[in-house]
Amino acid sequence: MGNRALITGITGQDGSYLAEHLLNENYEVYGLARWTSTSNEDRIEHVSDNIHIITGDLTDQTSLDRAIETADPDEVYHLGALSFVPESFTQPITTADVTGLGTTRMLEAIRRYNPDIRFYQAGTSEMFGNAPDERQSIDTRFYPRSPYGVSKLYAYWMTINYREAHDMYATNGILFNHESPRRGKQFVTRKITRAAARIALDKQDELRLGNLDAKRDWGHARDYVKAMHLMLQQDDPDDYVVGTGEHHTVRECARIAFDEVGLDWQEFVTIDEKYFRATEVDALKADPSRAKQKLKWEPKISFEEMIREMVQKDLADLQSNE
Ligand code: NDP
Ligand code: GDR
Repeated sequence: MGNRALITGITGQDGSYLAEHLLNENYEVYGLARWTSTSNEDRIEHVSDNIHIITGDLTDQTSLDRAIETADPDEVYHLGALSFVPESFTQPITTADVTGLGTTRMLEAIRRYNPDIRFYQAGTSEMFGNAPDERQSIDTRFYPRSPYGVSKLYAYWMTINYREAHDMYATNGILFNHESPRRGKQFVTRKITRAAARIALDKQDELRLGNLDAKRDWGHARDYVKAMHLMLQQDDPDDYVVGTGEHHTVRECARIAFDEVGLDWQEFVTIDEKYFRATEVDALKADPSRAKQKLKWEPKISFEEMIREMVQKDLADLQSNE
């Protein structure tokens, strides 16, 4: 197998960890990044000398064609998306364009240039949404509850269609929530760990949250990018559910984060209606048995370890900025 990879969404949380992982595996790494007026490359600054950035946008077919020709990759990891669920209700059309059609544009660019390129699609547990099964596997019925989830479901089926219609090695990873110190500040885990650190340092006095009862199967991004890579190393393309098989509430996340700084979360958290969603996903829990069996993949970092690591990194960053 060749070792040139193109990552869309390289400036995001997963893109940065995947770039590190592929560099360790001796890949030549290319990344597609949007042009922005201020830098969006904080997460990849430390590897910037070892990767090639190609500017482009998932809404612009020409730029994707050019990225594929320039990188001439063996593997494409398609991670670029508008990934913040609440924002997808505010921008449903852009979400469909970037997250849904952006995937088709990338598949088309590959099909026309070299259909032997292996393709990874960043699918999500949000496609299960209101799931009928307590644990969600590849056989669970989809019922997305946001424009984001609906757009990802479209991208999921386009990936399968290109596999079947054009005989391409196109694979869906259906990943459950995964977090890290590099998680965007609006996502609930990072919002909580950062607030716990700021409150401990007297930089903030309360934390406003929405639904504390929501349950998610939260793993660590560092573990999950390894599953993405493994999916493209199999003999045949397939679709895989990746998660820990355990879930926790937002409330538990707050308890652990505040405990890490020696505080009681209940003294600082207030409920704000603004953070409730028009249509919520109440509970998600993965059945990752196929990934465990076929990819020999196992998550290594526990939920509690991860939340504590995130709090410590937020504390260190806040202290070094003083
Ligand atoms: P992030 O939001 O951190 O990263 C998203 C990336 O997409 C960023 O690099 C962003 O660029 C890029 N992007 C957004 N719009 C465009 C565009 N129009 N053209 C080109 N690039 C664009 O997400 P994560 O790293 O957390 O997730 C990676 C992928 O996995 C996403 O597709 C997400 O939906 C999916 N996913 C994530 C899960 C998670 O829990 N993290 C779980 C399941 C799926 P910029 O930096 O310029 O904004
Ligand atoms: P999610 O992640 O929607 O699961 O999507 P997020 O961290 O935003 O929300 C998780 C749960 O926490 C509840 N919640 C809050 N969420 C946010 N952001 N802010 C709050 O103040 C708050 N209070 C409670 C939410 O209602 C929700 O139930 C993430 C993204 O990375 C997607 O791109 C990815 O596909 C899925 O994970 C799997």
